[in-house]
Amino acid sequence: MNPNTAKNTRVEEVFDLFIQHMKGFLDEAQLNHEEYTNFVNWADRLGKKGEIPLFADVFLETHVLNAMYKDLPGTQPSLLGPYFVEGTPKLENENGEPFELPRRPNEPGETLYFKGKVKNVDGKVLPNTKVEMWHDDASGKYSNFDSDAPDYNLRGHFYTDENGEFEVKTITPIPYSIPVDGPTGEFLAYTEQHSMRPAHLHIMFIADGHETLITQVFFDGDEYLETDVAEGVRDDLLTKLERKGDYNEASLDFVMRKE
Ligand code: MBD
Ligand code: FE
Repeated sequence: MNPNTAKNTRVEEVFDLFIQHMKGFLDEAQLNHEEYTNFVNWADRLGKKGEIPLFADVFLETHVLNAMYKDLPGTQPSLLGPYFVEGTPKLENENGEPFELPRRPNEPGETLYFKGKVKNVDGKVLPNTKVEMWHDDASGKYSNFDSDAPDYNLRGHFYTDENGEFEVKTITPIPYSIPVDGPTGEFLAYTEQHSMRPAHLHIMFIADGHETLITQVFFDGDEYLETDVAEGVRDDLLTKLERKGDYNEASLDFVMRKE
């Protein structure tokens, strides 16, 4: 078939819907020409500042997740977000010691030991599952993006043991403010929303024969759980952060869906 005449019906369907709703939105909003120009200029700045992924992941991605996963069994996915990077270091551990996410000498923050157990929806434990983790530092920055830290700081991957379990040592993430100095921040100011996400660990699980699980872990009592600007919190992603002397401990079980 000639690829130029073959229709990609899914793209056509989605694009038609998009245009239809945009036109409906404009008919309802009754923008005047100045408002329209302001909107186009704002969208142009958003793109030029590289904030389209940020804006999309903060305001839109949660709706994609809801459409895909609401009411399915297994751990609820959460936002991938704009700060995932490929190529993180593979972490090794010795005789059952925790893995350690790379951190700077004297990395600020409270030590965190995070334990997890990975099963599937049939209750089978999943050994040798790839676990990819990343999170912000004690100044609320992600390495490889808005931070002075070396690339891959507080990022890494490792594999679950024969019981589907893992333990990782890192620092405790803190609530995160999305950048407010650009067009996304302008939008927040106009709509009178704060810019905060509750503290979270990003975590991705990859196991043969299973749907990749991209999710996040949140902590009970965080002041931004209810008002997360990106609406990423799901009930089964909450755990307790327990203070033990000079470190924190937390744990959560994860349930993967079969392919
Ligand atoms: C983040 O850290 C994040 O996880 C998401 C989803 C959006 C913006 C910043
Ligand atoms: Fe994040």
